[in-house]
Amino acid sequence: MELDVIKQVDPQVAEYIEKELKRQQTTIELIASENFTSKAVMAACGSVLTNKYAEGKPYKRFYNGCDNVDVIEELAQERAKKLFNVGHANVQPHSGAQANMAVFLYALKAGDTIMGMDLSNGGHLTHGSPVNFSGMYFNVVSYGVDENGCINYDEVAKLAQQHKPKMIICGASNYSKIIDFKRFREIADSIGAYLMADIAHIAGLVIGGVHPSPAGYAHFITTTTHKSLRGPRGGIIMCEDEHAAGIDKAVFPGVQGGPLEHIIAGKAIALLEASKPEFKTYAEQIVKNAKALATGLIDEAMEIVGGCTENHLMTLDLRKYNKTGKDIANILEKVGITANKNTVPNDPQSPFVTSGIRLGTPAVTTRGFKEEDMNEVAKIIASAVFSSDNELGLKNLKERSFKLCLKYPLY
Ligand code: DSN
Repeated sequence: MELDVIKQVDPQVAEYIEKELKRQQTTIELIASENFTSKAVMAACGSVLTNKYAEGKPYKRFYNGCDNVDVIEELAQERAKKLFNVGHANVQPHSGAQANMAVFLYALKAGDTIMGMDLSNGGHLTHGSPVNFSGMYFNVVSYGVDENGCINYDEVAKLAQQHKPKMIICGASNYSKIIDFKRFREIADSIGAYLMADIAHIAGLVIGGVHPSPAGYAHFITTTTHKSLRGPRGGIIMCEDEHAAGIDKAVFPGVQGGPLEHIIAGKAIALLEASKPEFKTYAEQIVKNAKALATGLIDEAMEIVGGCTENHLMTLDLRKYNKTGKDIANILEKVGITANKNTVPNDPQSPFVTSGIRLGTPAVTTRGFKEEDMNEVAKIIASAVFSSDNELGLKNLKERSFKLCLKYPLY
């Protein structure tokens, strides 16, 4: 229906939206940060709310005509507060990066020391990478993972004592183990630092009760809404009441202008969906599927960073086979599997090449994949890695991927 409307105005854009729909329907999505949001969320994001300017907060706006968006934004805030058990939620950040930027603006001054996980060990750009604002305006101390792919909390505590950061950041983009928020808070308290938990990847797992919550431990919690939470693309910041006014000011007018009320409506709907019992089952299945995929890959003689997963993702370590992440990501695309190249700890390759492939299960779990399907996916991946120069073999693997997609229709 919407596509017909677009077709009449702009057939070129319509053609590629249609092709993208087909791509999503016919390939196995293993990018750990992607998901398939509901039609209701997408409808809200494509609604008349896109027409409205609403700078400010609900009921305290700089523009008139905000009665309806006030209620919608308040609904999103209240749902986020209840689901994550926090005192305050700002649902306006356009992305996770902007959520993090706003927390930095509120809690830090340029030149302050921050401590976060190193990007090549699984951290995020905004946790202190030198090519990001966080690495340009702050003095960065990074922690990594040990040979088992785990955070060494004693090492983090030692670094904290040594460098006395003003803020410690926990949370990651590529970490397959449970994060000990309590321990992080103890470390932060030992030096009087703020603790920021960036739960962009695991927000859905936290809501579903399959990962501990940072609530009560972190001074600031940031998240995206489109990963395991399965909402529209966007961000949220949560904190206790004492920081609420400062955080709100840091978002607007600090780092953003007008909020995207159509996206905020999508966030409200996604948060309502996440409050249902089915979402808990979904979160549990994400983890079961990830464990099944890891086991399946290990059974096929593949190596996983840290040897197992405790959440929704894992990284294939390709060093043993003399393959690069870049090559294997392209091979996987040929067989109908989408994943991204990723560095492994102490990667000898550059971030553009890498020795790893990150694999995640939130999106396929939304489609309905179960453990036995993940086992088949593991076999397809292993065969693709080991027979990457056999065109006929790759064609057969693509057919097997397609069969799985047909078993679980999307949209
Ligand atoms: N780009 C996201 C991811 O893939 O994890 C992080 O922002």
